[in-house]
Amino acid sequence: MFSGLDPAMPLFFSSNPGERLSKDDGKFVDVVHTNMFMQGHYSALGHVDFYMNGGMNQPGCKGGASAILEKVDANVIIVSWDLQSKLSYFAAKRFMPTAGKVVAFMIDRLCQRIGMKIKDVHVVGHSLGAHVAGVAGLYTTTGRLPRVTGMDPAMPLIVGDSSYRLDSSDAKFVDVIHTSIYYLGVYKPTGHADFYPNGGGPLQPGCGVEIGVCTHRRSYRYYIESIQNEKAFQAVKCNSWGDFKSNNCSDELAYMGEGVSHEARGKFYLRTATKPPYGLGEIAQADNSSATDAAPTQ
Ligand SMILES: [Ca+2]
Repeated sequence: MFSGLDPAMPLFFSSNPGERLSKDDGKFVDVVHTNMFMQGHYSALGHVDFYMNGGMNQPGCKGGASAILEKVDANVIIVSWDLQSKLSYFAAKRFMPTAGKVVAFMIDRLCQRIGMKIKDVHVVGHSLGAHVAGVAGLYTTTGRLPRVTGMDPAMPLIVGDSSYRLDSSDAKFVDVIHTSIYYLGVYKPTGHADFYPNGGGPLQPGCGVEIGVCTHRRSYRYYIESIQNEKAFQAVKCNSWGDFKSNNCSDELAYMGEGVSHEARGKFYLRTATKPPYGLGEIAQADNSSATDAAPTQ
């Protein structure tokens, strides 16, 4: 076994294995990158999830990774860009495309060097990290990513060119969870399937009076719970939150989060509880739940 801690970038990216740490240097080589890119290990790749933080060091990365690993035999790679993202939101936004391209580069490298299959890759990101995930999908050259998930993609300053914001062109299937559409998150549908728990905002139930941070972070809390219980968040396809509240929706259902059908298309609405477990299960039961009273009105 040989471990490398935070290898220097110029050597790490050398194409010559003799000039940098590589898997040829030991029977098992694991590498921990703390200042730029990834924590993870090179072995038995089968199913890979990348977790991006959204400009801050967030517990959602660790929680999501733990939830995945408790359930499946997977490799979870947490992408950290703390050096850049901790400076400011503006600095993080400027660096965001680069972070996405580095993730794409890494995905291609893992596929080419150690046989990772592109069909097994799922890239997940929160806030600005959702756009990093989108850029990663767009710039991966080995093949099209099967799935990218955006958890409350950041809205501020994210406009214009779709190359640098999450949209449905970034993977075969893009699902998005919107939780703070009037604060930090994007309101418009941005994926193939867009989920608006409790209407997507203004505040998620149980968050109280705040400026949107709790509400913004609910997106990954819901997602983590969906890993533990894929049927926790059943949603119904609907044109608007108003139509949902009036029971004026289609009869098309989909589960929000980990267990979503890749065939799901459109906008989906649901309610949640005010505290964990947030999922109300089947939509019919949710409509009869007392938790519905806690949902915000618009
Ligand atoms: Ca895009």
